[in-house]
Amino acid sequence: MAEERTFIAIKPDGVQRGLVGEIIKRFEQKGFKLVAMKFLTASEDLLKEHYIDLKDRPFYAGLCKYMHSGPVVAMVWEGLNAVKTGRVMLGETNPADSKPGTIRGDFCIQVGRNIIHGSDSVESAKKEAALWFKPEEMTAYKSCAVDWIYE
Ligand code: DAT
Ligand code: MG
Repeated sequence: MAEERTFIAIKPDGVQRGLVGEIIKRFEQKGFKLVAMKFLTASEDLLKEHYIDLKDRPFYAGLCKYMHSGPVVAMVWEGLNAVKTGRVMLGETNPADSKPGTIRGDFCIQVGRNIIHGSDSVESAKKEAALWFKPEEMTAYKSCAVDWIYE
């Protein structure tokens, strides 16, 4: 159970606005374990696939264009309930509905510039991690803090 993984990406606006360190800090300080990370401008094909479930929504093309407009930080974080807790840390899809203390609640205003992506289920986390990372890019190591984070 502690090995649940979630795919998190800091979007181009989060990168441009200098929020990379702040966002990584929150996941680190929570106690989640970083297992994969890369910095890249994602191809349009990758982004279209990443958001394939939204292909019929009116904002799909604009979403893919925005995500392709600059580099992103793609990451996989691991820990107990990492998917659900990760979503709580992000806040709601629309920053206007996100509580202070959440990443979207603290750092952004509009849904189309909501600075961060997080998987919405364990199944989509698996799919997304496999889309963005090769198996050999996922690390395997024991965190020295594990016995101080879990009882
Ligand atoms: P989330 O990113 O919270 O999982 P989602 O998967 O429903 O939300 O949508 C993916 C992204 O698409 C979201 O982060 C921002 C954008 N988006 C969602 N709804 C939108 C809307 N009504 N108008 C513009 N962009 C939207
Ligand atoms: Mg989503």
